[in-house]
Amino acid sequence: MTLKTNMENIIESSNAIPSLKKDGRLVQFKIVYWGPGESGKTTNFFRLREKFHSFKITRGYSIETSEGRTLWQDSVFLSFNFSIKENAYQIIVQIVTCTGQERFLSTREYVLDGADGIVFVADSNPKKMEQNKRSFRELVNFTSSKKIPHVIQLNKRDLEHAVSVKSFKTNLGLPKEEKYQDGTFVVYPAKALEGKNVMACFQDLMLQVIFNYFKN
Ligand SMILES: Nc1nc2c(ncn2[C@@H]2O[C@H](COP(=O)(O)OP(=O)(O)OP(=O)(O)O)[C@@H](O)[C@H]2O)c(=O)[nH]1
Ligand SMILES: [Mg+2]
Repeated sequence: MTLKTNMENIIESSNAIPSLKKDGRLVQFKIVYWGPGESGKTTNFFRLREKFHSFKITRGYSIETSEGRTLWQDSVFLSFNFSIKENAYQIIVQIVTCTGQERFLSTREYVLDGADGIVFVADSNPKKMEQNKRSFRELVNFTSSKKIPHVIQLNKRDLEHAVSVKSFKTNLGLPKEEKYQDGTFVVYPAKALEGKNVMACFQDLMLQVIFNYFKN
């Protein structure tokens, strides 16, 4: 296995944060994309990085195997200005993806550390249902004591024999309703390859994360 790691990008990324101008209040959030192998976490990451091109404060990096599987993580930092109750904030958001490869459990746990919000990316391929369930259980085990805001994305809706949303919910033990009381969807059907619902999923999670942070 060979590594396609661009060290220049990583060095640039890690140097960028301390040089930031810290006027006003600075808040930093970490959003983690989690899910089974090849469900589309890195594809979500690429679509977001394209959409938020002008908000990037680091170029971002992907550490992957020569087969395009995430070996360690993808990561990029974005910066937004945000006002709440007449106070201005600068919000730095780190978007990170885990590797879904089963054998790299310890790296996943490390990447998840300090997460303020999680997007669980599941695969619509019916053959991947067991992997979806295993990955979801693993995530619940890691986060059960912490109450971290999260959204569930059912990706690859374009697949011809895609599993139904209803059957997916039953398998994962999710509520049957379409939405929670706060208006967020129980499951976000997505086609990450075309970017469909990638932003909606991320934005709804960010609203929850921001609300969670400012509610106290
Ligand atoms: N048909 C279809 N394929 C998709 C979609 N999103 C991603 N893929 C494909 O699924 C494969 C895996 O995508 P990745 O984004 O690398 O998956 P990952 O979850 O990052 O995989 P690991 O890092 O190995 O865990 C690639 O061939 C993608 O092109 C989608 O919406 N529809
Ligand atoms: Mg990946």
